[in-house]
Amino acid sequence: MATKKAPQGKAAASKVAARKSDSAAARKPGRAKGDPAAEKAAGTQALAEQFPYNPQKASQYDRRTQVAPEGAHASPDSPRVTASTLSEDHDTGKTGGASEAGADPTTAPLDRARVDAGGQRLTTNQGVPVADNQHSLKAGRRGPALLKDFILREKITHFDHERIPERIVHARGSGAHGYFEAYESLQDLTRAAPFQKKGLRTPVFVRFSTVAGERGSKDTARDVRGFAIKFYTTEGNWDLVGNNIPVFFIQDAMKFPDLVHAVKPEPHHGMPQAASAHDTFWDFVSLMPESTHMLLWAMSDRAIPRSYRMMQGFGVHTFRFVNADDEAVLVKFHFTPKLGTHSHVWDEAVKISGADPDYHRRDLWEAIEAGEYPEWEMGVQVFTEAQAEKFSFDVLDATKLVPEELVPVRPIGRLVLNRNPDNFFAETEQVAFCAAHVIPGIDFTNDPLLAGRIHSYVDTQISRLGGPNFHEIPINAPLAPVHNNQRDGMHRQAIARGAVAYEPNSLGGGCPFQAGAAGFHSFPEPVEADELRGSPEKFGEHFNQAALFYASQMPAEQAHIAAAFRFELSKVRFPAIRERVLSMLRHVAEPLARNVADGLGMALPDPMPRAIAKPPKPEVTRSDALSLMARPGDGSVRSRQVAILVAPGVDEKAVRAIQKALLDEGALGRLVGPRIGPMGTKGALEADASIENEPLVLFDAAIIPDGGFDTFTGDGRFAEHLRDHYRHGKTLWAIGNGAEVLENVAIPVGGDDPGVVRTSQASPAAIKTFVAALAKHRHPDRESDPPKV
Ligand code: HDE
Repeated sequence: MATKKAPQGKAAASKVAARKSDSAAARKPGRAKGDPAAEKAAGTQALAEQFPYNPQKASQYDRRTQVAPEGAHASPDSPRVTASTLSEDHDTGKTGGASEAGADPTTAPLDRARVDAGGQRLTTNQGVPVADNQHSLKAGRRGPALLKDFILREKITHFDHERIPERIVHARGSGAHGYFEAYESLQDLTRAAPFQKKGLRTPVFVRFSTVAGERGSKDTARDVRGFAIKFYTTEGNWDLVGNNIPVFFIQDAMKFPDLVHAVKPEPHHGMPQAASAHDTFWDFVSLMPESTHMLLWAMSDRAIPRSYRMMQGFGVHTFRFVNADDEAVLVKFHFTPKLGTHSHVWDEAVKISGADPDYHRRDLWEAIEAGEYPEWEMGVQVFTEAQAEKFSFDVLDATKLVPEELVPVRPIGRLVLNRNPDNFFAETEQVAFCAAHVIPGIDFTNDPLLAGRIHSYVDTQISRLGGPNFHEIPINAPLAPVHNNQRDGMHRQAIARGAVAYEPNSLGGGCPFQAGAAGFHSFPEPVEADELRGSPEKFGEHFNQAALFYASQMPAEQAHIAAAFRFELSKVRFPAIRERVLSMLRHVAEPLARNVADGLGMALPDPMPRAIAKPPKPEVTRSDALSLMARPGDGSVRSRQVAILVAPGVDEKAVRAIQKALLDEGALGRLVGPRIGPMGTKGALEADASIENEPLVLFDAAIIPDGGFDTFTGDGRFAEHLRDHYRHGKTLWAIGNGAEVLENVAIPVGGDDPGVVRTSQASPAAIKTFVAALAKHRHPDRESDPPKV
């Protein structure tokens, strides 16, 4: 019988040894030398022998155990011991060589997955070169297409499945790569990897988004903006999935589906897109008075940012920092843009959404391409449980912030975005943020909104990204190696070696072993309570911080808030809902409630009854930090876009000098004419944009040079756009007879408005005056309600 034949050579000996029980070789390790199977068996036995019993067990039942001990583990003598197969070192070109101990190439930098087709021939997905990418396979030139055309079928089938479900919320977004750099070590507060050393840089991917709109919706909708950061740390991925507003509408995850159903397009007719100005939203929130504070933020200019680069970011919930001695403090995360916080005005946001629905996406992309890297300072508010207990509000309530007067923000580092993604789908669309992704040194609190989020994010990716292995998609994979006993599932990338996929084990040397105190262990918050559904009493105070926010706004900001409520509520069809909102606003500020009521032609109703009879008194009633004006930025005009109007008769030399002076300041001067192309005057004055394809609303300022009077007054579009520019509070500079162009459309020139600059020529001093006015971003003092111009 074949089995009784003497084995031939090394390979045959291995086969026999592998087929037989491994025990003989394992028992006599000395005889294993040179025999791969025997070596593997002996090595495995040697590993297993190091685990005579499970040393974990005692500690698992010991009340004194606070953090699990590190798992018992031993390393194999050779990588072969934990391999799946003896043939591992046969290199076919596809397989590569034998694996290295502990290797995990699925977590290496993204260049392992980046593909470049430059100079390459076209292939199928199986790598087969394609001869003809123009025609289907047919029987004859005019004949029927053939079913065996696997090339056409592969191409069409793949195309059929190009779309994946969009995010339930935050569907519309834009992302970029960059890094976080620590200013100093925070070891005293946290063992979180990014904060361990001054100057340490941690790679990040950041995605900004709107919330309510669908994937193709406009960027400048009135909405909260998502500000989600994935830190690829040495201890795994930490996702800080925050917003540009520090509070939220609701206090408990149980209400999130209701909130989202209320704000999304109404289910019967699918309208309105990316807007909260409709019945169902206001019906819901006016029955949920805890949303009042957030509504004030959402109706403020915060919800119509000028740029992703010019808005703050917040972690919203109270988190915990935990240091290496397992001492914890409470923490709130802040991000402040270097360029300052700047916003649109509503009419401008509406017009931009038509002129360029990708306004924020383009702005982010172009700034990074131009080397104007967006930057934020990361800060933390750190406080103790004892401090928190004394606050008039509950720090577990996501509808409340911690005023900076109570706990100042401590700067801890900078977040810089310096690289655009290579591929929108592979990176920005497939990135999966998750509020549950924390690392050692960061922990949760019992905020009931956060608890729901800890569940939701992984769950949603399973259907959005098609299975449980979305963490292996290159943009989601951590840089820290991943080793565990999870296996299989849709689209598995990692090729796990060996027979061991369980723990405890001795056959794999106990590996991967639990990390014990070196690993993530939850802060041991004591809990002893009855199971119930309910909120703490402080959660029942709903208006103090809404009033604080409103009182802390500048007059122009207050006017914008009132106008936003008027606009939104005027879109609500049922007076009972409008009335309910007014009854909420009476708890915020009487002038606000009156302004909104007047704007709706309604009488003021009684204030809504409070949820708790004796609300706690707030510590502060004004906090300057809550105004957008509190953060003007670094005072530069970097990355601002200026329209220089051009037309026949405009002097090229003057225009070029302005353009150069602006560029020296980091601002971009674009030439906007009645049409694109040469202006037909002597010289090479050529418009790179037209009043039609890039209307002035897309620019931060406009310059009306001397010499174009006939065009600028004869073409009604210039009049309309200049008037808008003025109304939106933007800077205008009239040179020479440019002033008459403005006067022609009733824009006051020569008054005391620093945002309307008038000079006879474009001298260096004049340019300086203009740049100073532009650096103010906006000139709200000229605003009136309703606008005069
Ligand atoms: Fe989210 N949220 N959320 N959220 N959220 C999602 O996750 C959810 C909440 C935030 O750019 C979803 O991958 C629940 C607060 C951002 O990809 C989903 C609750 C804050 C993003 C989800 C909240 C956020 C999301 C949809 C209440 C600010 C976009 C797709 C308990 C602190 C991330 C996805 C990106 C996305 C659930 C409330 C921020 C469905 C259940 C509060 C920035 O999982």
